[in-house]
Amino acid sequence: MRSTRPLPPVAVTAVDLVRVVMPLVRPFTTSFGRQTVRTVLLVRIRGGAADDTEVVGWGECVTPAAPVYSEEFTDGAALVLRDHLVPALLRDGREVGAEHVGGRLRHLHGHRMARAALEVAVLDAQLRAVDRPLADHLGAVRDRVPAGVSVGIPDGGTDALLEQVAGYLAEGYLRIKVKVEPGFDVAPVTALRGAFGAVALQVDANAAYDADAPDHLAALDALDELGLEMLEQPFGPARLRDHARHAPRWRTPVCLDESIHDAADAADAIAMGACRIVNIKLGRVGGLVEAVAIRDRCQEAGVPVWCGGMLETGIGRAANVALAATEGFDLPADTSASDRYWAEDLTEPFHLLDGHLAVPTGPGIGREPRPEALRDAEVERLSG
Ligand code: SMG
Ligand code: MG
Repeated sequence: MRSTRPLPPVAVTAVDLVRVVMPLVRPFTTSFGRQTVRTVLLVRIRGGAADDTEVVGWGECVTPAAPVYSEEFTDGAALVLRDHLVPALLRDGREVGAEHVGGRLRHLHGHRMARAALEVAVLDAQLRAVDRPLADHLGAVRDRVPAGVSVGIPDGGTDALLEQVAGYLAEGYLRIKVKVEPGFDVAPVTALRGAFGAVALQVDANAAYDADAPDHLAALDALDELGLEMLEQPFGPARLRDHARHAPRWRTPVCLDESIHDAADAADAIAMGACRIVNIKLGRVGGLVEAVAIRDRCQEAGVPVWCGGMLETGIGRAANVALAATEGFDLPADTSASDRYWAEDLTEPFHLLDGHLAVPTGPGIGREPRPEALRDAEVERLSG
């Protein structure tokens, strides 16, 4: 991370897992399924600052309930946090800093979303202890970030999609991302172009296409004619060679999401010609340290990056917005306003102002759960 001022560690007294069930304002359907509620898993770190005052830090684990986006899922994340990640973090002493999440957990594989939640919670506590905002710590270069919106495959088909997109454009979102899958792709996206003209439009397939199926390739070739900003993750996460095989034929840049787990993956994908844009999600890549490393590697290669989203509450969104405020994150992010997801966010809400979200200015991530939102939450104490 860019910060030149080292952060004192926090003396951890407890790590809690807090589960909160949050209904979405509308179902969110992608090529891998339909979600109507999020079971949000939060990591809460409690500890003492250098001057012995109490500090609390929060991180959001972005796993879906089932292993549909990647191998990770919420119950698995809770188990690995409880039985492996938290014990490893505290094994060599209770004085902990965010950098220890990389070091003390190095021998454990995978579970990046769980790891990221722990890293952000520790960092949030450390930053609150010294009264410093996360965006400052990361070297933010803007105080608001351009917001896009990701639109699921609607129950009502193309008509419903047109209506939803019209609503989001009226609210001021700066670009529209539409979920596609074989059978719901060329026709709805052509209809969007027809209805909304030159609006910034992109599609995300969440790995739903088969790189050897002629009908799938014909649909992707037709999408390429529609002047899209990017085509996100058409093929499987492990299929870099498939992306590299087809991407050169398209004018539309391929953006990789599920395929990129760390900076080395990004370097490989770029070297192979598998992508020309990278979606960075701090959960998918194991935290902010790796997210920034990927950004740096992409910048060296002249590859644009942007900040993705995983239907976060205000806790996860606050960290995303701070990351999206740093150098290089110039494309609109999947960081939409709270009311795009929730009737009532877990935290003070994020609002859309002139197509942007304001970067939090409070200490740490700058957001915390409202006490009444946590009142009925299920809490599992892990230590302390
Ligand atoms: O947070 O607004 C959001 C959702 C953005 O489309 C979005 N995320 O593949 O990029 C993606 C999807 C994964 C969401 S599944 C929880
Ligand atoms: Mg995606």
